[in-house]
Amino acid sequence: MESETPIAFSGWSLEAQPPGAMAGLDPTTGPTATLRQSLAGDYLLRFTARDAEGREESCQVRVESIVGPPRAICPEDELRTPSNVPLTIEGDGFDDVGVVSYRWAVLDGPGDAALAPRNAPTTVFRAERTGTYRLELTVADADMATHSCVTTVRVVGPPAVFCPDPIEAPTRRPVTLEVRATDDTRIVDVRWELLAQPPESRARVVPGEREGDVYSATLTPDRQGEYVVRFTAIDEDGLEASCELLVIGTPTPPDAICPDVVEVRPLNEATIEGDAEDDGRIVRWRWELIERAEGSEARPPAPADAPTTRFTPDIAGEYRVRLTVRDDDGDEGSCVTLVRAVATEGLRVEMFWDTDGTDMDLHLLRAGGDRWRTNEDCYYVNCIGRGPDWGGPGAEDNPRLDIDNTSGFGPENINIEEPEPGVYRIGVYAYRGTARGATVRVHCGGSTTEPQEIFGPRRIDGTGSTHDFWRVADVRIEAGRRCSIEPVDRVERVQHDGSPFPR
Ligand SMILES: [Ca+2]
Ligand SMILES: [Ca+2]
Ligand SMILES: [Ca+2]
Ligand SMILES: [Ca+2]
Repeated sequence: MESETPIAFSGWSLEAQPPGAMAGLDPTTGPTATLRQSLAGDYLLRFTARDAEGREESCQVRVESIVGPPRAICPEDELRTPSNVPLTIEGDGFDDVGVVSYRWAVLDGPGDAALAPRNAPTTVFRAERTGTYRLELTVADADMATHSCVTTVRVVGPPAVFCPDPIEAPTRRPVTLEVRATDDTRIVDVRWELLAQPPESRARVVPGEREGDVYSATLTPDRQGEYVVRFTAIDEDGLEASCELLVIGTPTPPDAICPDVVEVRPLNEATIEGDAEDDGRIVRWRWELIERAEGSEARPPAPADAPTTRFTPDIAGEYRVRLTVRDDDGDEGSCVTLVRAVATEGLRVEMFWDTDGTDMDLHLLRAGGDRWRTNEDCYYVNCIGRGPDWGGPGAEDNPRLDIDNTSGFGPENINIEEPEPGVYRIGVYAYRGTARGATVRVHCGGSTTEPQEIFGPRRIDGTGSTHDFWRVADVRIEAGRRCSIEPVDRVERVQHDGSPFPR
């Protein structure tokens, strides 16, 4: 429509509509209007314009309205909520005219679920049983056309953990802790923590293997008292569950610790280091000599009441010392160390006897020597600590008498580190009193705790103006530390005045 003069009025009017329809047109003046129709069908509209001079023109528009179905909109991603925790779900609906109703329903799921309100776009979901629930939102328009969408909600549950009852366990032995843990989906991680332990305890929890639903760890209670261990399982949704177990460390006796074997040369001091482990305190240390080499009069270890002690074997052979420790509960533990007194000399002669208050004397005649009680003879007069110079210029082929025992039992030992080759003779003189049994042990060739030969026990008498002299054996020393021993075993009376006498 064209006009020279300004338009004074324009507007839309509804001329026809389908039977029963209640369409609205808004606004009714102006060039633009919106038609709201509620039923499908033909709508006839007329547009009229009038200018200032009253001239009028109009045109008709036919609108064909078809039914447009509504559309329901649901959250696309899977929703998650913990068991029994309300979850707000926002749905929506669209329609070309207008959504007139919403309806939420539970399609399926592992258990009952509450949904409220069910007739609004946004609802609140809540369920106890874990698992996946499918919810359907249906929207309807005024034409009763409907559309539905489905959303899934996964109700997640934390792991379930089952700790055992309190465990009583002796200290210092490993205890296996076992906890069962399950989950509605999957446990991805576990954590062990030691929440409490007795003072001074240094125990730790060491995680172990998993077998099916059972997770294990090891704890070695080192002190008496209570250990609180917390186990936590974490599922793939990041949910955690914990339980605590109590381990009660019960007292155990101490363990004494000492070396199995200590080797030392006779008359050398062996240092023996003891130790102890306990769940409490060690209140007493006690070292004892429980076994001696035959003929030994070795003193017990000293100090006897400290962790480390010293012991000096007096003749070659085996000794046993025992360490006993006592803890603050009065429990005891002990261990035994074998002390091996090893004769390393090329020639070593040991003599001891069994009668208290008597004095026997050991003699050794040098290779090729033929007079006792001269410097060819090593005995108490010339040989204690350091003997006469035999063999070559050095001291390694000289004899040495360790001890002159004058009151009973011995032992008396004569050693030569590197004896010159030849035949040596061993003798024992009954200096004072009568020995019911004197014994001679001969080591040669080096590095032995067991003598090559043992002679006696032999009765020898040391009373009167002549006393018994026991010619015991000959020892043949050869090059390369080879040796052989020939018994003589002859007892004869000799003068007690100290004068020399023949081989
Ligand atoms: Ca879970
Ligand atoms: Ca103890
Ligand atoms: Ca003596
Ligand atoms: Ca010499």
